[in-house]
Amino acid sequence: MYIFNVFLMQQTILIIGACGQIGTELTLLLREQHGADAVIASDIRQGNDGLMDSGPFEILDATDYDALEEVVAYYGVDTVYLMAAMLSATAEKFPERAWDLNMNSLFNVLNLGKEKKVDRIFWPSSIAVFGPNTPKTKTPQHTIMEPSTVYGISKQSGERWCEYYFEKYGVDVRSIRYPGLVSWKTMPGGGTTDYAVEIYHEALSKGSYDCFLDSDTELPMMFMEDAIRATLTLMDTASEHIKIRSSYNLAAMSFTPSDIVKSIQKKLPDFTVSYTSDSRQKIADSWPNSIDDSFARNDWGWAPEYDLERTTKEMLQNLR
Ligand code: AKB
Repeated sequence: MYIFNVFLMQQTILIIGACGQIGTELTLLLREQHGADAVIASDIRQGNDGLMDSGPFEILDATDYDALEEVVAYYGVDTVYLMAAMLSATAEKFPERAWDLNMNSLFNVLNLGKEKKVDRIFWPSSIAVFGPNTPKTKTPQHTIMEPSTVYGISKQSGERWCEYYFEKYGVDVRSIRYPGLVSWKTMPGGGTTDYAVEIYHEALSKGSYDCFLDSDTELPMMFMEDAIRATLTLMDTASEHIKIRSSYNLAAMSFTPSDIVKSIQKKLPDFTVSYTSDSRQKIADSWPNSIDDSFARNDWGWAPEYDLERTTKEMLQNLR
């Protein structure tokens, strides 16, 4: 099945939220593929040296439509990756700010698409769109959602708006429901799945970790390299193969804190862990244990490459 098109060859790309956990790695890889000058990084703050030194950068508030429009016109941007968002745990502390950022940044980018100022948009959704009434195991693409967090509500609403803009205005918007992401280049911030990154850092720096989730809390997770590959594959797939314009379920592995501890202990036998769950436990309990991603597999050939053991190997090797 030939599912890719030549669109990717001529792109000028804007990454909004380029200094975050996904944005940093996405920017660096897109710059390798398209050339540094074809990929404009932007955020409300500067990023790490690797990102800042690798190509053009603009300070940009994604909730400011005029500023966004100006950057798009100045660089001749045709493709936007909107990675800026307030994640689940922080959003519970600042519900209105989270709603403002997560929704208005999306409206701004979708409206650029509606006005034909950009051709293609990527917007990340999350497993947070699911809630306590959702089937927990192998959660289907289409099912009861009813998210119970501000972040989840904003992502579910965002999905509906993406589909609406596609159906009504022909906006070419594509999206993935990311699971928790494990990466070593940039720390996550404000999420419920952040423990799965912190634990590797502290295993190496302290030899111990106090986990904010209970030992048996199973969540869908993914190594960053898989997540970036999925994102770029979806964006390079010819439009007629994208059957879902809300957001695709995506899966790689599911594990508990206790599984990750055992996996680290195979490499660092003296590593110890304690468990002190906090308000993030309730959020984690409302999310699925595992995800059915057969639509992504069938429509655009998705297949993960990293399991927990391979993830642990990569994390410890690179953080060392
Ligand atoms: C979070 O924990 O909030 C995020 C997510 C699952 O979307 N990592």
